[in-house]
Parts: sequence; C-alpha cells; structure tokens
Amino acid sequence: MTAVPTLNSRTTPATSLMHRRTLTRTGIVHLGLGNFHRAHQAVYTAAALNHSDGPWGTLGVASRSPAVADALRAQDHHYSVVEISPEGARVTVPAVHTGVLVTAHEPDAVVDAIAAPDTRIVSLTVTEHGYTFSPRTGRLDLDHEDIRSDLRGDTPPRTTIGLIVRGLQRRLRDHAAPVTVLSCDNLAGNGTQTALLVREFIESLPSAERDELAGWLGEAVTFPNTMVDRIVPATTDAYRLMVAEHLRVRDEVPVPAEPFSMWVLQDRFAAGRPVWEHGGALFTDDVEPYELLKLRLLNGTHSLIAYLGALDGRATIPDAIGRPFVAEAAHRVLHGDYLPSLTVPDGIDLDAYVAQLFDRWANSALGHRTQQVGSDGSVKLRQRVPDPAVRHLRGGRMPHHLALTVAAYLCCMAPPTGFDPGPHAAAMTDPARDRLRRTAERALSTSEFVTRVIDAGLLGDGLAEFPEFTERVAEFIGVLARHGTAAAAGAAAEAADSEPLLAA
Ligand code: CS2
Repeated sequence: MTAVPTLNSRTTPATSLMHRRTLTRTGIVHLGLGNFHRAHQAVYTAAALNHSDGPWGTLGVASRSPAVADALRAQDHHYSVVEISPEGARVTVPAVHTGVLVTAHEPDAVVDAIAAPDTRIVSLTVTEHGYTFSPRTGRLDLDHEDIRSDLRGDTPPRTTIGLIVRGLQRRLRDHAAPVTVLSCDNLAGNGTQTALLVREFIESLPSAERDELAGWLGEAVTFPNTMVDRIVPATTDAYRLMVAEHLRVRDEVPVPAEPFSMWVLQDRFAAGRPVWEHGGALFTDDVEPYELLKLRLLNGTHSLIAYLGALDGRATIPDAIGRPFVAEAAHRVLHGDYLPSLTVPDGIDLDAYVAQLFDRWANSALGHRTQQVGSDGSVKLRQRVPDPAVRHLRGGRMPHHLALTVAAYLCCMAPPTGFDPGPHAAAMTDPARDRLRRTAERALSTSEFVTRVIDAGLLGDGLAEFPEFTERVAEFIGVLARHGTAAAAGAAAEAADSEPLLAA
C-alpha cells in the first residue's frame, strides 16, 4: 500500500480548495482555534476570498493546548472541513490561515498580533465559559483569580478579556488604528456583552492607563452583535479516514460539520471586513431576534435533548431524538416554553425552520455527542433558560419543560444518592460540577438543594423570586431518579396539557 501524503499547500487537491488567492496579509486575528471557528468563520472567509481579493488572511490563536496549532503548522495551516449528511460527505479546504499561535506559550506574540497595524478584526470563539463573567450578574467576575492576575498585568494574560485589552492598549500606544472585536459565541447580545466586559476591565485598571484607553475605545473599536450557527462535533479517526478516502491525503485535524450554516451580523466594522455575504452571511442592524431564535429554539432545546438523552443512556443527539419521548419533550419545550418568549424575525419561515432543526438533530451520520452538548451547562443554561422561564412565571404559567431541563441537568451533574446517571452524564465537564455536588451533599432534601442552587445565582437572579419553579425542578429530579427519564418527560407533558397555554 502506498503511503498517503500529508495535507499541505502542495498536496491539497485543487478541486477541494475553496479559493485560489495567495494570502500575503493577515487582517484577522482569531482567538479560539477550535472546530467551530474552522468550520464556520473560516469557511465564510474562504468564500469571500473566492469572490474577491482582500487582506483577510487569518491568524488562529489557541489558548492553551498546542495540539491543533502544531498539527496546522505541519500542514502549512491547511485542514479540511468534512460536511456530513446521511447522503454522504463533501470535503473542502478553506486555507485562510496565515499562521497559528498558542497564548500560553507565546503571549507577547498574540498581544503584538492584536496590535499589528494590518489587523482589522479580532474575532472570538472562546465558548460561553471564556468570557469570565459572573453568571449571576452578567458583569465581569472581578473576584476571578485570572481576572485579578490580568488586571495586575501578569504574563501571560490568562483571560480572553485581559488579552484583548492588552492588545488594544498596545494598539493605542503604537498607532491607534481602528479595529473590530467580533464575538462569535452563543451569548445573547454577544458584541454588546463583550464591549461591556472590556469596558469593565478597563475601568478597573490604574487611572493612568484607564482614561485615554476608554476614550479611544469609544471612538475606534466596534463590537458588532452576531448570531452564529453550525453544528460541529469533535473530530474522530472516522473523519481522518474520510479525508484520506476523498482527498487521498492525511489530515490530522479535519473538522466535521453539518451541511447547514448560518451567520447573521451587524454591519459595524471599524476597519473593513471580508465580503462574507458571498458565503451566505446576512447583515442586518437587528440581530437580536435571530440570536434569540437560535439561542432558545436550537440551543435551549438542544440542552434538553442532551440531558434527557444522556440520562436515557444515549451517546449521541440523533440517538436521543430518536427516542419518541425525547422528541416529544423537545417539541413541547420548543413550542410551549421557548417560542412564546421570542419574536420570529421577518423572512424566517417558522415551520420550515423548526422542521429543519429536527432534521439537523437527527443527522445520524454526524454523531454529535450528548456529552458535548451537555458540557458547561452552568454557563450555557444561563443564556437559554431563565429569561423565557421568568417571562412565563410572571404571566402565571409554569414552564414545565424548562423546569425539566434544569432538573435533568442537575441529575447529570449532582445525581441524587443511589441514582446512577450513566456514562454519558459522567463524561460531561462543567466548571460548576464540584460545587453542585458539594451543595447536594450538604442539603437535607432535593428541594433545599435546588433552592440553594437557584439562590446562588446559577441561572441568574430572576428565578429566585419563584419558589414554585424551584419546587417543580425538585419534583422532576425526584421523578427522574425514581422512575426514569421517560416517566419524567411524561409527567411534564401531562402537566403542560392540564394548563392552558398563555401567549407570553
Ligand atoms: C450546542 C451548540 O453545545 C451546545 O450547547 O447547543 O454548540 C450548537 O451545536 C451550536 O450552537 C450550533 O450552532
């Protein structure tokens, strides 16, 4: 058998290359070199470059792990995107990266890159977890050890916000050219939220550094809001094999992705942008309805599918949604609890959008894992559950399926004594897991446990005024642990049917 060559600029088959430009300038510094960026923004940038030339090479920055950066360096920064649907796979190579860095190893180089005059956009996919805000207040977590270290100016910067501010400081000192900071994470009002955190960080700096920087920030730095959407699972050997079969080259770091992709952005770029519309991006002033549509209908429902599925022993989202009681709970949380809390953006055909969501979740070829979606629930659920829940509760209606979502999450993280949530729940990672377990151990009853969790602000402040919600979560934990997931979903459905639906 002949050896398969490694993917690089010489071996990439021309038919798989998304554009033919030679990239000489790096206009984008991207923080977060994970799969999502490489299958989303990078693909839009490749489509933009395919349409017209521009200074839009991308420097990809990983925070700690050198694994992806090392592999990319060995491949001239090329990698493939493997689009998977039950009908088959399509493999393309975006080839938009001009370099890679790892902040933990080369912090000064990252600060230099953010400050470089060629850099026009600093974009981010650092997950909800990467913004170091307090879930309770949504403000910068000034008690966080890493924020304190970054405010002192210790090297290397440990937080994304600290890193960005160091880069902006240097930029102001060196040339003061405008720049856009572009959050591409699943946070409501992600640009506004990032701007707020950056401002709070700056306000906590010594006054000599503070005022000029804050003034310049207001004039020269923009923070557009964006809605990003593409289901991107973790890479496995199966995808490496697919690339070898399709392209006849070996790619160590291919990115699997579903065929669907969506990006909606405010067109507020301080120093220009690629023509991402040629990749299908939509520019609008009013991103919020799209964000809420996606955060609640897709991400919120996704969380319920993941937790119920994991507790039911399902490794993947398609396996989970294949269980009729999970599919029914997903329909109910989506239509009954999430949908009344939002305004559907003009131009979206709701029935088609929802039908497409269920098709996307059912994409069995993709193998998206319940463990992946269920991880980091303590930061994700805050974005998904409390606002719609509070809205219903204020209107006098119990959002049973949102309570079920929280109950299923807590059963995965801090299982009641004698209850085994199974391997998929055990594999979920979450910064709050230990704290939740300790709280559960100290509580005398499930109801006391849930009260403490909600009072401690895990889901923000709003839900603490509604003890009936806390009680409902505790009841569902009891049913989940004693009678199983199907019984809990059945109880939620029955309760929802017995109450009239109010338009919230
Ligand atoms: C998922 C998202 O992991 C999760 O919580 O809901 O990563 C989801 O797959 C993406 O937002 C889809 O765009």
